[in-house]
Amino acid sequence: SGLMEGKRGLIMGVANDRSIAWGIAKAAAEAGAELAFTYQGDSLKKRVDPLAEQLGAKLVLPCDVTDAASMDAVFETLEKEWGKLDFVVHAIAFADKAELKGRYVDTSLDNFLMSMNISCYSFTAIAQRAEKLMHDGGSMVTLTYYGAEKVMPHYNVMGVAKAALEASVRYMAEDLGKRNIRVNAISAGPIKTLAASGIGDFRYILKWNEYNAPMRRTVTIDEVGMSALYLLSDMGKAVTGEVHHVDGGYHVVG
Ligand code: 0WD
Repeated sequence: SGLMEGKRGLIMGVANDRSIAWGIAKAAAEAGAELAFTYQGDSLKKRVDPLAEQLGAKLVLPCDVTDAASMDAVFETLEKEWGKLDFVVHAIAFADKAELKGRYVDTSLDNFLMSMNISCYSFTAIAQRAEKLMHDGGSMVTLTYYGAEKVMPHYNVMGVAKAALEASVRYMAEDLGKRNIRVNAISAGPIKTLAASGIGDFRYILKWNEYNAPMRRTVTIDEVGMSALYLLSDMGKAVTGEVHHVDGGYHVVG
């Protein structure tokens, strides 16, 4: 379909072909969007380059969100190459694996600040830069998890960071709404990705969702991609400040 025809978007957070960002990228490209990708560090470049090529993306840029200069460089390139931007997908999070088990209360200040910076503040930092290129309005989507709303085993500091991320979605929706820029989050059910493998007992969490979600199964990156397409495209034209659950309904029973 031509749903995304003429739209240009930045996809951040592809680590490999199991990444949620990749599911979203495929859906957007299939609907006609032109994409740019960022990758974190040289080791991921090797994985992201061929994926970007599969979708005909020419811009594949390094970006570490803990480094302001590297974020600036991405948006300078986008301004030079495209002159405008229609959407951004932020699928980035990080916490020290050693603290994604045991008790939240034991979290160190260093890990707390790093997790908040990478998993929450980076979306705001990206939004600041993206806003300047969204001349015809735009759509920003980030990824969150139910651990922001309820205590989930081992999610710990990431749950606190996701709660802050969801609040930042609401504040940015207000700030940017008058410029026709929409800001939303997708709260995805658990999916086995690189980031998820850092969470203690993740297989148990997957099984728990499979047994208890209304749909009695987990979700795929392609399904998250389809839902993201609604928020990124004009189908979601009047939707902002929303945390949209794509979790087989788990949030109504969990
Ligand atoms: O069950 C899941 N997998 C869920 C994930 C359920 C609900 C939400 N999410 C969220 C995650 O918290 C994250 O925000 O979805 C987003 C994407 O995560 P993912 O697709 O599960 O994981 P992955 O494929 O690993 O991509 C996340 C990537 C990083 O990968 P690794 O595993 O190498 O940390 O985020 C990127 C990196 O590529 N990333 C960074 N990018 C730029 N600068 C940074 C950084 N400092 N740190 C991590």
